[in-house]
Amino acid sequence: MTPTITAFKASPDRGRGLARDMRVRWALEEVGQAYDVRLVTFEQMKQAPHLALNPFGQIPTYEEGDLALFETGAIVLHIAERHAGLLPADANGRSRAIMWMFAALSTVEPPIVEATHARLFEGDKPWAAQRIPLVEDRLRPRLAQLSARLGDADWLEGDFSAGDLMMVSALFRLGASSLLSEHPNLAAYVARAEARPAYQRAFAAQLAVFRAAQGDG
Ligand code: GTB
Repeated sequence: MTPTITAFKASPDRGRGLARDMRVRWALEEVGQAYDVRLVTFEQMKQAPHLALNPFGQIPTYEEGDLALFETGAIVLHIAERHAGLLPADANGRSRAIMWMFAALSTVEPPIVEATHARLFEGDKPWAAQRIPLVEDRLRPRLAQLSARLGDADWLEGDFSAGDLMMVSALFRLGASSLLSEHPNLAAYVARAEARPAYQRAFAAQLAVFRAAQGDG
């Protein structure tokens, strides 16, 4: 059965892959599962039909037959559990890959979101000059710790897994920021993931939404 995901009809990032449907598209591409996309406006996301899928009124959602999911961690784990390619075959390896998914979502992504929001959305506030160094100093140790663990390995635990997919999806938000380039192995890790054909297809698909909207306009 072909799943349907939701994505922004008009993504504020102009198709640069920052909206979280990107990680779901990427997971689906990695496992070779075709999918449909239903584009929603910000207004539609807050209305009853979408709230029935995601009570927080956010994208992405995932529908497959009787199953409706929200939260990218749950969606990517669902995809990884039902298809080969994103979780190791052995039980301990699977647990370690899932551990890295949680680490990405609950330990690494929050300080990244805080730091990027401080610059993007609060950069013009009178207190920004004090806040930005504070939030960036909270993020630096996390990146240093991750960099130390990755070392010169290609991926976090053996082969590429859903753990890497989620971790790179969090790091990706830093863009070309010096916070990432302070750790050449992390910058190379992100570049290695972005070079994967599945990532490229997912990126092109969400960029095509923005380009089509431009054409419409
Ligand atoms: N924890 C949830 C998950 O992982 O699924 C978070 C989902 C989420 O944050 N969704 C955002 C959303 O729907 C879109 S991705 N926001 C609308 C709302 O809350 O009303 C976050 C995002 C949006 C836009 C950019 N951008 O344009 O740069 C980057 C990231």
